[in-house]
Amino acid sequence: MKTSVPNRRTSLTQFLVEQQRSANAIQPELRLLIEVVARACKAIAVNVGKGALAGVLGSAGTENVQGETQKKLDVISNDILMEANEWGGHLAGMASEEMETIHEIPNRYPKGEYLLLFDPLDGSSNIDVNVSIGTIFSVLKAPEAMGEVTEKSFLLAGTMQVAAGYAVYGPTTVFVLTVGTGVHCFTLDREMGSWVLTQSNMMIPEETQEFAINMSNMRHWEPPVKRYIDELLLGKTGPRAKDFNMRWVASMVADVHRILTRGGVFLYPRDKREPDKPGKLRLMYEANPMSFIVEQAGGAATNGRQRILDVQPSQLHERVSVILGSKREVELVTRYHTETA
Ligand code: AHM
Ligand code: MG
Repeated sequence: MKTSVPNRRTSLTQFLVEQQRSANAIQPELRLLIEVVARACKAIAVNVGKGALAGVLGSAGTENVQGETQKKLDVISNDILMEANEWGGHLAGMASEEMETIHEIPNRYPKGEYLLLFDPLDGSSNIDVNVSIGTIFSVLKAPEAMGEVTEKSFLLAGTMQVAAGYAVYGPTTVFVLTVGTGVHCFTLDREMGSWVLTQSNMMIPEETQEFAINMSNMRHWEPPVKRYIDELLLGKTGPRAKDFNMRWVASMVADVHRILTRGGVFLYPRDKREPDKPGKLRLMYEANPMSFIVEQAGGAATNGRQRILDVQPSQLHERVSVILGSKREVELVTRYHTETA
């Protein structure tokens, strides 16, 4: 009797082993690191999924280093990622949007050569209203001959990332990853508890008719951004000669995931509200990993003046203006900035 073999599925573990073997794209320690992060994202997904049933919604009653009120899930997610990654021997240190200073690996554990940075729960304002949220992470290789890990050890440009990814806790839970060989999406099989490869080599279309920006900040924008959005809003009768649609989830993970799936451009530009802050989003935890992913998917990412991955950070919690997504649109906004300058 013939038995039917279920369709062969590629798990995250298998994918990573293949990346190590055939593409030689990752070292065994990096493979372990990514698996541990992905496992932590599963644990975060379980907590997110329980919501009010587990009492994880609402404010934690504390503030992070940037003066933002922390939600319970911000703190829970941070703890999950910290605990999961501390003991494996693959890290030299960690840094998080939710922690003021870097976290060194305690002496009781062996130390590795990688630095892990994360935004444990991105889209915090959406937690209590049951809208997609996520986790973003970035992996750097610690500089050789690095002695003690300090904040300075983390201040490397985004081009130095060896891996980056994000999870979206939405209708389905997905884990999107790059190790520099394209962008690959895994969907969480909730019954099996495993990540299954569901899309290889995601590519962002060069052209788009969709943009994402928080329009309520319009009066604060700088002229190049105002000019760009004004032109999009004129639609078919304007200089772009086509109608544009707008989407803004207010969770960067969800907005970027939509752009990876069907194209678009995302902007969180610097504005005049706080002139000394170059934007809202954080370079090391949000902009760099997302820019690495977007570039790997054929898109582009700039701060209006320069490629984000080339920005040399001077502070761990540094903020940056972000314009990313379909290449043509990013190039156009960037050109408007250069012309104005
Ligand atoms: P968070 O990391 O504290 O959640 O903040 C980052 C989020 C992004 O996910 C999103 O693009 C942006 O903040 C939304 O900002 P706004 O509420 O100003 O629209
Ligand atoms: Mg965030």
